[in-house]
Amino acid sequence: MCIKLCVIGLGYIGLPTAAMFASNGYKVVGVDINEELVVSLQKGTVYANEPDLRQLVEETLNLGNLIVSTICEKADIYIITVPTPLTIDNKANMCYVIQALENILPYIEAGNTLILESTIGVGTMNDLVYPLLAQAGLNIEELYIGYCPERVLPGKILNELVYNSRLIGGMNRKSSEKIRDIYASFVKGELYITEAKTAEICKIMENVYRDVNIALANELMKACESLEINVWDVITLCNKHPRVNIHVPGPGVGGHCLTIDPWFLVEKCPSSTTLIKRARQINDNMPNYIFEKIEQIIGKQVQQTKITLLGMTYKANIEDIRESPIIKLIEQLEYNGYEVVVVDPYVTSYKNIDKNIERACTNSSLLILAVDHTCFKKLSLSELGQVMKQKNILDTRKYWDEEYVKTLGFQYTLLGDK
Ligand code: SAJ
Repeated sequence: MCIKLCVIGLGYIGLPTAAMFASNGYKVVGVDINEELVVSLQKGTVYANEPDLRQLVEETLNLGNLIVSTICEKADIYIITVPTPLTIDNKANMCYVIQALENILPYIEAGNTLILESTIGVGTMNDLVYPLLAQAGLNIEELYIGYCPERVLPGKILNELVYNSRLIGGMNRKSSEKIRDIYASFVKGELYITEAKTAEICKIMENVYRDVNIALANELMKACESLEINVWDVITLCNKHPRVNIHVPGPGVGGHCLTIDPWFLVEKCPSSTTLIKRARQINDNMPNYIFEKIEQIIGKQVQQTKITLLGMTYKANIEDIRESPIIKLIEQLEYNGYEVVVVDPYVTSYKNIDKNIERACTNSSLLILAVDHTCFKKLSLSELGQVMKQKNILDTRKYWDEEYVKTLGFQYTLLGDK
C-alpha cells in the first residue's frame, strides 16, 4: 500500500518537495491556505519558474500522485514547509508554524511522522513543537518527530533537493532513522543524523556565514573605493590563496533567507552575535550607499531626472523579489523625486516595470545594472545610448567590460573602483 504524505505550505520549498515525493512512490497531498494558488494548481497551472519544476508538478498532478487542497488530510507523514518571517522588531515569527501544527492536530496519531523543514530559532523543537503536540493530548513518544531543514538554492531547487546533503535532527534516534529513510527515497546526498538543536543552529549558521562574508566583501569594496583600488581585481587575486574565498560585493542582500535567518540567532544570543548583527546592518545599508553613488554621478539634479534600472529581483536569473535590495533603492530614489523605470523580464507586475527597453531608456540620465541577469548581455548598449539624455552607466556587479562601454561614449562607473 502506498504511503501517504501531507506537505503543509506549497511555496518555494513545499511545492518542489511535494512533487519530488510524489514522483518517488508516495501519495502526496499538498496543502496551502492560499485558495487562489490551490485552485490554479488543481487546474494544472503551475506559475513557478524554477527549472523543470512546472513539468514535474504537472506530471505528478496528472498521474494523481499529487493532489492539492486547502484542507489537511489524514496521512502517515506530515511535512511542514511554511514561511517563518520576522516580526517588526526582528524576532522570529512562528505564527505560520503554529497554524500548520494546529491544522495537523486533528489527524495525527501514534505511528505517524512529523517533519519540520521551515527555518526556526534554536530551541523551537524543544520549546514549542513538542509541548504543543503534548498539550493536544498526543503521546509524543509514539510519534516520529524531527527537524530537517531545507538547503536548496533558488534557481537550482530540484537539482539540490536530490544532490545536497541534509541534516536530520530527530527527537530521538528512532525518529531520526525513520526520517532518514523517508528522504532516502530521492536524496542522493548524505543524510546526517544529529540533535534537533544542532540542526537548528546549523541551518541558521549556513546563511549567517554567507551574509557575514558578503558584508565583508561590501566593506572591502568601500575601502577600495576610498583607496582608489579596483575591488574586483583584489578579490580575484586574494581568492588565488587556497584558503580564501571573498564573496561578491553588490547593491545589497535580498531573499527570504540571508536577510532573516541571522536575526533568529541575534534574538537568542544578543551579546555573542555582535558581528552577525553588524553584518546584517552593513548589507541592509547597501541600497543607501548606491543611492549616494547615484547622486555623485548625476549631481543631485533631481528635477525631471529619469533613472533606468536593469533588474529588480533579489538575485540573478530568478523571478523572486522578496526582500530585494533593489526595491529599497527604487523607493529611496522615488522618495527623493527621481523618475524610476525598471526593466526586468522576470518581473511582470510592479508599478515601475516597462517591458520596452528602448522606451525605458529614452531621456534617461543613468542606466544602472542592478541585477546581473544573463539576458542583459544581449542588450545593445550603443542603441540604448542613442536615446538616453545622458550616457551614464553604473555597474554594481562588474557586468560589462569597462573599455568596451567607454568606446561607446558612456561615462562608466563601476561599484568598487577608483
Ligand atoms: N549575494 C551577494 N554576494 C554574494 C552572494 C550573494 O551580494 O557573493 C546576494 C545575492 O545577490 C542575494 C543574496 O545575497 O541578494 C542571497 O543570495 P544567495 O544566492 O546567497 O542565497 P539564497 O538566499 O538564494 O539561498 C540561501 C542559500 N544558502 C546558502 O548558500 C548558505 C540556500 O542554500 C538556502 O537553502 C537558502 O538561503 C535558504 O532557504 O535558507
